[in-house]
Amino acid sequence: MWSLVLFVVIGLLGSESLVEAGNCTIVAKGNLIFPKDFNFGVATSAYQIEGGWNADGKGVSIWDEYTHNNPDRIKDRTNGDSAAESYRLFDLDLKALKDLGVKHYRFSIAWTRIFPDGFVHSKNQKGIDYYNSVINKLLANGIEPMVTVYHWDLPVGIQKFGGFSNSLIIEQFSDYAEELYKLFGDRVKTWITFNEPHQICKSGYGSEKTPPMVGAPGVGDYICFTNLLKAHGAAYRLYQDKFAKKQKGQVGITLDIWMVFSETNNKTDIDRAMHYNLGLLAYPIFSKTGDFPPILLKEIEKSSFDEGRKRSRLPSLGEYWTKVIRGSSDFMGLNYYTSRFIKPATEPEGENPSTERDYNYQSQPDKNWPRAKSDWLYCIPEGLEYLLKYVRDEYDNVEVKITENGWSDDGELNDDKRIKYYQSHIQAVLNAINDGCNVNSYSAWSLVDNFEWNQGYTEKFGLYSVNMKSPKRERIPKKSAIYYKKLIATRSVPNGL
Ligand code: PNW
Repeated sequence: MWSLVLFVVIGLLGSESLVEAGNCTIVAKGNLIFPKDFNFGVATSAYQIEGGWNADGKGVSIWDEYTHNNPDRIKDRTNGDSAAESYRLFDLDLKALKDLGVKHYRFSIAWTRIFPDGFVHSKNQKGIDYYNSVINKLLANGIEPMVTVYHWDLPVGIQKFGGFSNSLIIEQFSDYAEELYKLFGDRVKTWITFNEPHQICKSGYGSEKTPPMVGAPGVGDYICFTNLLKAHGAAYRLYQDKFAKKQKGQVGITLDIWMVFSETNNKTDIDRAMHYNLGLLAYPIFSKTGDFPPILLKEIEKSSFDEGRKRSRLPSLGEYWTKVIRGSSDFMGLNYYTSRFIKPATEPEGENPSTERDYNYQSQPDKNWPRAKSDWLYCIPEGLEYLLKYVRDEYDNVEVKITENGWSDDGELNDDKRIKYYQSHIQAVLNAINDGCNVNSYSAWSLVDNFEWNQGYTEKFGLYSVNMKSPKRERIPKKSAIYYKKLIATRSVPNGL
């Protein structure tokens, strides 16, 4: 039923050729070859692949502490202590990157490897040497480094002061970012300040799902979002003031978003839902006026007063910060994995208060959408095309980079479902480009199987399998790696292998 609805919805939206909606396939529309300036790459993050959690003077991050203190919280009781051992064995990753023929590699820097307690006076030369070597080897092989400054592994030394609960994070983070620009900015030309604010703030502050397990729904999450946006804005301005002229790089942010479809194709619902999920972060940075979307400011203030509070749980950013944050990104990084149908909630959703209750939609997948190993991940490529068109129209066709997109399974080498996922999603990107969307980069998640946070090693996203039983951690290409290599070489979307 939902698939049929989706078909109708898409028809109404004017993308009449998306006829196989809901089946993890998508019809090619327009030019079949990617534009010359479009780049393909792959993505990883430090904690998920590096291992060497205490090697060579590295400090302790909140993920080190959390996995060590709470093994029960990780599905297979594992951690990232050794993971794919990329700290020791980066050359294996380099070989895989070369085999694939990627133009860029998106990876993150472990804050504690360079500044063990998080503050920039505590420099660790061995950590600096490691990232210098990674960057130099990439460049020597014609692969551009795309660096995420923060992918969730906050130093415990910073968490002590409250992490994203405390506005001190603004200077703590921007000091750290400034050091990275100084150390690596002569060679790194694409910076991503934060990966997935929703995951950082909702899981870590609005709930207790991930460290630092603050668990303050509807309050802690909004405080985190606000401080994170300010820290991002400050780090962007610093680059513009001190480095941009000489280093000529780009600084952006990566937002995570599930696209939404409305059962009744109610545009008001789609717009409202998009302001609540994407707009919460995108509107302050990319809209003409800045600050949080007016509808959020209004509705959340009203609920807050109704709850008897003295002030809103989501206050305006104020004149100064609105100005700092507006325009503070040279591109919008998007992690797209999946979509949901939404409809207005009949009963209040979630705890009181909570971001779910503020959002006030029921959200569910279509039962016919193919599901990955991860229980939240359904293959719905139409969502990506639709998202890119939404961003084109809502945010003045800002430059977009897809910084993650991928599929989880048990780790089989014959990973046909992953191939189907990549085929349909990369086609969705090409369709969007053919329809005037300003997207110029795609990073597949992920290069290698890695530590999938609370799911441990039970959900695998890699193009390469990693032999976890061997200290050599051999990388073995899956069928999808061969598919992606062919796609990159032909700059088109092959129909299978
Ligand atoms: C992203 N969800 O996380 C992260 O950037 C990666 O580190 C991670 O490995 C990858 O996607 C795959 O999960 C997410 O529940 C984690 O919706 C969870 C969700 C989305 C993204």
